[in-house]
Amino acid sequence: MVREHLKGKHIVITGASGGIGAEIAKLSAASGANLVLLARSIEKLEQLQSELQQKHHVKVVIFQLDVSDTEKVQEVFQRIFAEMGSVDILVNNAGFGVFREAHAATMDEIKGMFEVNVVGLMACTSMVLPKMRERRFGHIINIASQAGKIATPKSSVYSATKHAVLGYTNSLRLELADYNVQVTSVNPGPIATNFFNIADEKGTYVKNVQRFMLKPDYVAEKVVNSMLTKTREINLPRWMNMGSVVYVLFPRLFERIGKKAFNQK
Ligand code: NJP
Repeated sequence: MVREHLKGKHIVITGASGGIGAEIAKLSAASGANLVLLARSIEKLEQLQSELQQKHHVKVVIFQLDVSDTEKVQEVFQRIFAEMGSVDILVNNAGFGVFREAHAATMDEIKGMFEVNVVGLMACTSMVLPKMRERRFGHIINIASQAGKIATPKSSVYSATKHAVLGYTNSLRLELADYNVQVTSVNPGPIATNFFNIADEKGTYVKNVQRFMLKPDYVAEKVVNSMLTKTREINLPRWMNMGSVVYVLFPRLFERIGKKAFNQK
């Protein structure tokens, strides 16, 4: 599917070296967008860059970036503006989780998740906001999670980071409402990516949720279809989001009845 309105647009994607970030990059390039791909694994970015340039004849710029290094974020975004002139869409996708009970999580894990999932996302967003507000044009897409709506056992820290992302995203949307800058949160359930190599050491969760795992290209398609539209949230799968709506209404009952469903990790 060619999305004409994305042709020639400048899209920055963090965490583009694999998983849904790489799939978002592929679909964006297929729609004629010029890309900036960011991640720590430079070889994977180089490979994706050459694949997309050859296949779609679009401009693909890559930078090695650990989003938790906020000084480097500033440096890289200055280089992005020098190279591309402007950023139309920022997809804040870089993130990771470690499934562990709160008492067992180390300070390194706690800080690491917050520094990447929350502070890194805010750092990248801060870099594009002034110009988007000035141009009165742009779209910020934050990959959050259903974990940002319902916190389950063994994901206290990860859930806390995604709750933070949703809080930030909702405020941002209101702040930018008069500036024609769109803000979308993406809240998927489990997706079949390398995410679980780190998150789910023992493989228990993957085994338990295998039957309803989302495919990364499916999630990416929903994200790319939302670009430069007024989509507030993308919630996948829909039935899981219904759970979070009921949870808000009847938290005590939901926690009692849903106890078994919550304990999948
Ligand atoms: O995971 P994965 P996903 N600085 O591991 C990058 C959320 N999510 O695609 O740096 C910069 O395949 C990493 O690149 P590299 C999840 O929380 C997932 O599933 O080279 N980049 C890679 O490209 C996350 O926000 C599920 O290692 C960093 C990418 O991030 C987003 O979806 C469910 C980085 C991760 O690719 C993408 O995750 C859900 C850093 N410090 C939300 N650290 C799910 N999979 O089930 C990592 O609700 N990256």
